[in-house]
Amino acid sequence: MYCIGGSITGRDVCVEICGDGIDALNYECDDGNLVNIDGCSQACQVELGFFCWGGNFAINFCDEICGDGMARGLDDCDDENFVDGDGCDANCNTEFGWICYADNNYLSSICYPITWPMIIDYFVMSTTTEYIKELHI
Ligand SMILES: [Ca+2]
Ligand SMILES: [Ca+2]
Ligand SMILES: [Ca+2]
Repeated sequence: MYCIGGSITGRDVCVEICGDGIDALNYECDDGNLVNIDGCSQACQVELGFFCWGGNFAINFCDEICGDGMARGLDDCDDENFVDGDGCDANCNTEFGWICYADNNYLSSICYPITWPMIIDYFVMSTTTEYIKELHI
């Protein structure tokens, strides 16, 4: 935001700048950058699937809405529920042993359990024994 003019009798005229990190309430948000898909767009509008707080002549902070079924990219995943144990936990983090993806960032995540690769630990062969010991990581 910058202000010009002004005198003893007249007020300054102030202009809000989008992207300077000062939300002077003319825009929906100002997160201090002109980057999209981080919650506050380059046009200083709150993006779909995000929420922002702060502002009021200070910077806005934005985060992705977890559980809305849109995997917008800030959270690991979003499978449109708050259920643990299905690959994407209640806080939209990918659970251990799962992989989640979405076809695009307006859709919900689809999660699959990872099939661990089999690593051969050692191979034993003798006249009486023959087996492979598997090591799972
Ligand atoms: Ca931004
Ligand atoms: Ca989301
Ligand atoms: Ca879930």
